[in-house]
Amino acid sequence: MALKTIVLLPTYNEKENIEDLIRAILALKIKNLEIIVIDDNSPDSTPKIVKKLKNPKVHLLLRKGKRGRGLAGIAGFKKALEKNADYIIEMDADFSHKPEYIPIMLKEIEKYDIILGSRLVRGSKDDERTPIRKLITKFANLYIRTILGLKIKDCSSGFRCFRKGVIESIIHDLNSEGPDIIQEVLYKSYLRGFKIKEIPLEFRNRKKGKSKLGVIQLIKGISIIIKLKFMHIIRRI
Ligand SMILES: Nc1nc2c(ncn2[C@@H]2O[C@H](COP(=O)(O)OP(=O)(O)OP(=O)(O)O)[C@@H](O)[C@H]2O)c(=O)[nH]1
Ligand SMILES: [Mg+2]
Repeated sequence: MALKTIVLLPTYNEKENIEDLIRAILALKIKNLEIIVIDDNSPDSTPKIVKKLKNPKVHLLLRKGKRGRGLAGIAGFKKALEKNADYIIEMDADFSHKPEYIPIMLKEIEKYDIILGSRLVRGSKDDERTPIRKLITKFANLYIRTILGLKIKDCSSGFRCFRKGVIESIIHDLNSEGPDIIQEVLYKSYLRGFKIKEIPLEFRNRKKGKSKLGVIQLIKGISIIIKLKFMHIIRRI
């Protein structure tokens, strides 16, 4: 039996994307792969669309409490461990992350603990985003790398593949409610010494639906990086 892969798709109002994305992932015909959509009770029809698929490989984790990319991510990780995943992949549900990279990640993960789809290594492509969005990504990464001391180029990419041991090791130590979960997971894995490989990604702009990332979340993200570093220093004292 092939090792089990679970793809986590956090969604909030992704009715234009979710069905096509699920079909594109399943069309890869990867053995022993399941999908968990973690939806925060989207007021559009996202959860209904997932339910209607009635595919035994596709699960819906409907969250009705507080909304948040981080809370959804943590719930997804827990569910994937419960379902005995060997590899856990997380990706955005807006087609920014091409499913075609999944087989590449699964090949590479044989030699590493985390494979990270990167917009900032040689060979990656990021032609569709506006220059200002690209600049924000570059500055954000410079800031994150400097404060946290990470050797990773793209610390804000949400397209990653983990060995289950990585998630088991950090799951009880995750607190981020919002999009900063991306950096928290990366930092805490890095501190535990897991081997991380960045692979080049052709990043695409969201084609349909609206972004959930606003200026407030961006500003919050800046302070959270300092908090992560501070908490690490405190623990060591
Ligand atoms: N469950 C859940 N998913 C969320 C939440 N916020 C965002 N997401 C999902 O997380 C993924 C990333 O969010 P995006 O809105 O694409 O954020 P972004 O990639 O920074 O911005 P754009 O690509 O420009 O839209 C998408 O699949 C969203 O649907 C949330 O509060 N709860
Ligand atoms: Mg997106």
